[in-house]
Amino acid sequence: MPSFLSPDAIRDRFSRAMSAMYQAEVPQYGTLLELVETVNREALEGDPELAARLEAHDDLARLGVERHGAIRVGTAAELAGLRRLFAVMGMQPVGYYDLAAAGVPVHSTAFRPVDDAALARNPFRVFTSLLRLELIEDTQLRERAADILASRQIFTPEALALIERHEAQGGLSEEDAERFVAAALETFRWHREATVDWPTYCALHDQHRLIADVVCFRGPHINHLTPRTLDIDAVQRRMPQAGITPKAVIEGPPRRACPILLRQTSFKALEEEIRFADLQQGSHSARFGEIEQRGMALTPAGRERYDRLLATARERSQGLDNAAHQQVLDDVFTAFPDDAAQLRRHGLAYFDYRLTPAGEAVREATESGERADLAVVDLATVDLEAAIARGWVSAQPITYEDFLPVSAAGIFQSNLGDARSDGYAGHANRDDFEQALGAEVIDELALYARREAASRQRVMHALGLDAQSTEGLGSAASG
Ligand code: OOG
Ligand code: NI
Repeated sequence: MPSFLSPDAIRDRFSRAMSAMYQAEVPQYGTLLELVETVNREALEGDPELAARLEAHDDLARLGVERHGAIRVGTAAELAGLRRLFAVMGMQPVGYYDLAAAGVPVHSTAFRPVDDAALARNPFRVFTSLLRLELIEDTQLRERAADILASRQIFTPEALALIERHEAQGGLSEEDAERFVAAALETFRWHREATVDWPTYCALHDQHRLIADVVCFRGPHINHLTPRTLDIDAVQRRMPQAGITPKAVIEGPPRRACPILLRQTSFKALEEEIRFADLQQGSHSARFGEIEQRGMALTPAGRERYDRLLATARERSQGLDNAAHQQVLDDVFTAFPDDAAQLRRHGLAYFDYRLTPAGEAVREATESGERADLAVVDLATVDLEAAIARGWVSAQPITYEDFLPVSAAGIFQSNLGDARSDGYAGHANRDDFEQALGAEVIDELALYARREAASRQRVMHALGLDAQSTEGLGSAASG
């Protein structure tokens, strides 16, 4: 039995290699990382409780590790190839995002680790978009784009061979994993030379800047990486002082006592020198830097309310600067409870339930049959809320690990200049996307729901409060 390096370890190495490559290629991204580090340090110094909480969750050491990156591909074969490549690193396609409605001709998923241990080790994920060529109206141009894409191979022979080896053996040795990381990285590298001539680039660019970005290069260059910040408002405010131009507004919900979902902002993509196939010199802008701050995952009911309030706020904040935009969000989101217990009782967010030390004592008493000290409590009538009220169970919000289509569209759009922002007629087509991917995407909400349900079942069982054990109690009492 050969010994394999774990997919989590491979992902960790890959994300670090990607970060090193991106910092070397995009110096301004290094500046953003320094700013984020400074702001995070100040946030920790100013809030020792936060520091202690992060330390307790082993989060301090990983604070500087990037949380996500993004790429865009042009064909079904490329998307399916990426699914196989990311599988080597324990990353599965989670979620379906339709961006056409917001005027961006792509649909997307996020390749990410799924289970808690893997997320804790390194949560690195890649937001991956597939260009929807069918949305190009000009038939001739559409066919030309498809031809160009059909003739490129975005994976190196070595990467392909190692993906196959991983699939055949069920893993990669340390040495193969090392080679895999280096080979896989090649797919995401920037190319200063376009594969097409200047007139072709211009024709595609005129259709949509994004189409030119996907079609005219050898592969899907990583277009941004995203570290985690502890204070996104401070980073947004301080970017200009560091010589970085931020996008106009922070995407997502407002700042809150109980942070929800995901807040993001980025700096504007840089203009970079490109040499075209006809030796014409020109420029192209694609690469930027982003930051994120994550909060709790919302249930379908919570998400529905978020989407509704966000739509209202966006209507009112057209054209406003970030400070004013945040003020509108604050006002509108007063309608969304900002208290953990309320969020839980109203079923708006997902929670992870654990036994407290007091709960552990009850569990031990239950197991050893010494429930005398609990005689005053009719356990059969104690439900989860009562167990929380008695201090036996703690409820910890589950962190949102996914993306938000409206925010993603905002990030795209901030880098697309004045490209069209009215929606495309073609509506969301998840089936087409999954067909191209060669697999179904995992439903992100089901992941959170399952985790919450499992944790609830665990504590209720430990306390002898689930259906099975109450039945046992009942018969023991009557016997
Ligand atoms: C992806 C933009 C979306 C996010 O974090 O929502 C995104 C792209 O520009 O390719 O990265
Ligand atoms: Ni992003």
